[in-house]
Amino acid sequence: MATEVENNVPAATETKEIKEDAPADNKAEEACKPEAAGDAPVAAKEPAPPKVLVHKSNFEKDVVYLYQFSRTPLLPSLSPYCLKVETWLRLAGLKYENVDHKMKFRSKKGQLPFVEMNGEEIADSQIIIKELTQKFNNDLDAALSAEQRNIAHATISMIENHLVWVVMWWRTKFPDQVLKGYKVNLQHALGTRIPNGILNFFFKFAFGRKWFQGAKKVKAQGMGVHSAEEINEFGQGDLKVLSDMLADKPFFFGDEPTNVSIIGFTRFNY
Ligand SMILES: N[C@@H](CCC(=O)N[C@@H](CS)C(=O)NCC(=O)O)C(=O)O
Repeated sequence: MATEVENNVPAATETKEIKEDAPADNKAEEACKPEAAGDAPVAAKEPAPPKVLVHKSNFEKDVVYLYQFSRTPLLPSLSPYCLKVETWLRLAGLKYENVDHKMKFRSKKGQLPFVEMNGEEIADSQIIIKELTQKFNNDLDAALSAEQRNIAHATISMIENHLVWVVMWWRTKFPDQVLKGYKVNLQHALGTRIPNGILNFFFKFAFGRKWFQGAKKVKAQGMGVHSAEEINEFGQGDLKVLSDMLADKPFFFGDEPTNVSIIGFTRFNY
């Protein structure tokens, strides 16, 4: 969906459609077909190649294929978790490609983002970053002291387990503002010719139900039981912590970005 983004993504990261891929399962079935009668004896048979379980079967070695939500003219991704992975990939300097799947796929865990690399899926932004950091020995936190790592850990937990629910509450409470504020172009995002007016109407209707589930989740988590004023205060408290930590430095721990900088950056976008 890179074409929707005006200036903020380098050409090398343009989203590629995966139409050229044959369904992975068909290929695997093909590879596992029993041999015809009269072929070599069983002992001489080559072992069947491992079943291909990824969408991108014609992958390039060590290229990371990123599956995320579509871009909007305003946001590089509709999800901060997806933007986190893409920002990390850019900072880590890894070769990656956004796969244009029109928001159709989800990971085996049922969410976005996920990546595929060398024929394997890795799901969940935190696990993706951890595994790729290990594989490419490219730790953005390498220069941090033990104490800074602890502060980073606590800060990330605050952002992803507390502040996130303040934002989720806002999204569930004001879905129309989300649609307008994020400038979602559904026609482009879903790859359809249906006019946006109609799509937006159905989107709001359908999302109303989904958001309703979201509101239930926000309540079940605990954030949703509070008043709007209280929730706003929780959010402001978290933002003040981040603002004080950042102070007048370019990044949280000095001149170089680390993992917590990425997570802070991606949350400030929403
Ligand atoms: N812990 C996950 C959270 C990812 C997540 O919550 N993704 C949401 C969107 S922000 C999702 O895919 N929800 C399912 C859906 O929208 O179909 C991560 O860090 O990747």
